[in-house]
Amino acid sequence: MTAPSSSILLVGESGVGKTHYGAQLLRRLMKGDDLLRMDGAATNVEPFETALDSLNEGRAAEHTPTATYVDSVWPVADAKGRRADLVWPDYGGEQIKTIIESRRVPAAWQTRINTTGAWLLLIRLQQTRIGDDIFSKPLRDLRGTSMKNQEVLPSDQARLVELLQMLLFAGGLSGQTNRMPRLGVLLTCWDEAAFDGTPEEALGARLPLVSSFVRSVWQSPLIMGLSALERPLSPTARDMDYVAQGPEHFGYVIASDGTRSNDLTAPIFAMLNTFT
Ligand SMILES: Nc1nc2c(ncn2[C@@H]2O[C@H](COP(=O)(O)OP(=O)(O)OP(=O)(O)O)[C@@H](O)[C@H]2O)c(=O)[nH]1
Ligand SMILES: [Mg+2]
Repeated sequence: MTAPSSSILLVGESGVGKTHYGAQLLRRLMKGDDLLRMDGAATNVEPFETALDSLNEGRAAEHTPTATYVDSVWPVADAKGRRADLVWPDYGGEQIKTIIESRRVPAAWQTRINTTGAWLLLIRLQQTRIGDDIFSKPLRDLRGTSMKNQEVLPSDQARLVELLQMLLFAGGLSGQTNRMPRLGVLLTCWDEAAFDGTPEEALGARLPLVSSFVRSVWQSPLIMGLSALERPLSPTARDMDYVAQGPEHFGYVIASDGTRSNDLTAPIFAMLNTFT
């Protein structure tokens, strides 16, 4: 019997940490100590292998070229022997930016939206700009200032909500509460955030609009924190401590209830239908 294919629509703009998470996840799956382990031969692992080589040298990997889109297929199994083929992509995050800015969903992305039962949105909180509003910039401060020639950009919160709405619309899911894909929000680079509360609280505090939207559309979205690397790495200078201990000893996940674990496969385990 062949394993069911479990494709996850991984959605993340450039620089959120898709490639580093993919590489660390692949390593953990191969090591086999976590909730999920590799159970067969993985295909198309080249983009992650390059990143793994950099991490082995204690360096951060390169940005993924914009046009790249590679689906890597990883046969995974859990402790009870349940199996699934996890389709894990790596791509240049500008593709997401282009979708938002052009308000067009390319055909390849349309197919991905239609064929995935779980969406995992990666957000790096430190990378999001918080726009001024009436509280941070009261109207009286605007008196006398000229608004001419000022470029008006939508806030990052509005862009993320727009993106989710576009995905829902493209999938014919707007208002279809019974056919909703599972939604996971992974707050990446958690080590940078220095936030004590739960990931849900962090999302609510930093991106309240996104948090409200997600909770109003999905009944039980999974909101977790992730630090794939556990500390910042430079693409040039080597972190010799990283090399000595080995990258597999770094990285952690913050579960929805705020507890920390070293199991980087936990968010995927929770997202895959097959295992729940
Ligand atoms: N501090 C910290 N930095 C991280 C972590 N994960 C990734 N980074 C850094 O974040 C940057 C972006 O990570 P990538 O994995 O390349 O991001 P990406 O989403 O693949 O970006 P594109 O390839 O441009 O789409 C890199 O400089 C990494 O070193 C983490 O867990 N903690
Ligand atoms: Mg990348």
